[in-house]
Amino acid sequence: MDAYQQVIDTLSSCKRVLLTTHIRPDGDALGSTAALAMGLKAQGIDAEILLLSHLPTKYAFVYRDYALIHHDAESGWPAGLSLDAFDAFVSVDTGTWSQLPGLKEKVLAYQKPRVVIDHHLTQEDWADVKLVVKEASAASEIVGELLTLWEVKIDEKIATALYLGLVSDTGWFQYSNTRPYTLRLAALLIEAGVNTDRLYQLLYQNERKERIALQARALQGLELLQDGRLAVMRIGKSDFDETRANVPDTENLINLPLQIATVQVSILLTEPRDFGPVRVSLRSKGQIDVAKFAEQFGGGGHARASGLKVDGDFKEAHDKVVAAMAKAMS
Ligand SMILES: [Mn+2]
Repeated sequence: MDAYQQVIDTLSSCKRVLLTTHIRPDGDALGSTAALAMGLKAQGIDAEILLLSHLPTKYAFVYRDYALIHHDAESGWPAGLSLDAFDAFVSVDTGTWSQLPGLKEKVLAYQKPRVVIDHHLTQEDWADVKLVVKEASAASEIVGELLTLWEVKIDEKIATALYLGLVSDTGWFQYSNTRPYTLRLAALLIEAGVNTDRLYQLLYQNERKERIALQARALQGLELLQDGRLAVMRIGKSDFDETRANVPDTENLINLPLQIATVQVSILLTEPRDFGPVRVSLRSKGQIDVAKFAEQFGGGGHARASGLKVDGDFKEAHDKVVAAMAKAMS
C-alpha cells in the first residue's frame, strides 16, 4: 500500500498522537510538526509535541501563534508524560536514534504504532509505518502532501508552518534540493495566505548582534586547505564566552565559506560549552558526499549537508576529522 495512505490509515484510528522531531530543531522540524499537529486537530485528533531541545526563540512563533502544546525534554523527561497515553508516536524530520536522544528505549518498548515521516538519507529500521521521501526538499513538503491527500484544508496557519519548513531547508529556495514540486507547493501556500515578507524578516533580518559577532570570529579563523577546496572553521568555548553567543547562534555559519569559488567542502567544528562531544557540521557543493563521510564517524544526513560528533579533546577531534576529509579529497 502507498506509504501516504498507510500513515493516514494509522493516524485516522487515533484519538491522541505524540509527535516529535530531532534534537536542536530547525525551521523544518518545527514547521512540519506544527503543520501536522494542526492537521491532526482538523481531523479531530489531539496532537502534542515532544521537543528534545528548548523551543528556539527564532521559530517559537510557529508553536506559540497557534497555541500548540509542546513538552520540553531538554533537561530531562517531562514529569507526567507517558507514551502510553498516546495512540501513536510520530517522528518527523528524522528516523535516526542519534537524533532522538533518550527516546530509543521508550519507543522500542512502546506497543502502539510508531511512524516516521522523513526526507533524510540516513534511516534506521524501527518504525511500523515509514513515509520516507528522499527527493523531498523538506519534511514539510511530505507533510503538505499528506495533509492534501487526507483532505485537510490548508489554511493560513498550516500554510505558514509548512512554508517555514520549505524555506528553512532550501535556503529560501536556493539549494539544489528545491524541486518543481517544492515551488508548486510554495505557490499553493502563498495562495493560502502566507505572509512571506513577515517570514523573511523573521528569518533573515532578525539576528542578535552576538550571533554576528560569533560569525565574525569564526570567519577570522577560517582556514583553507587542499588548494582552497576545503574550508575549516572552529568555534571554541572562549568564542562563545567572549561574544556572549550561544550554540544556536552557529546555525548557517557553515554555509558562509561556500561563497568562495574554490571551496568544495566546508567543515565547522564546535567545542562543547560544558560537556559532551565535539559537534562537526559539513557542507558540500556536490563533489564530495558528506553523508557517506559522516557515517564513518557514526553521523549522517544528506549528500550535501551532514553532521557528526566526536568524543574527547577538541584539538584531537578536530585533527582527526580534518585529516580524514583531506584524505577523502586527495
Ligand atoms: Mn528537514
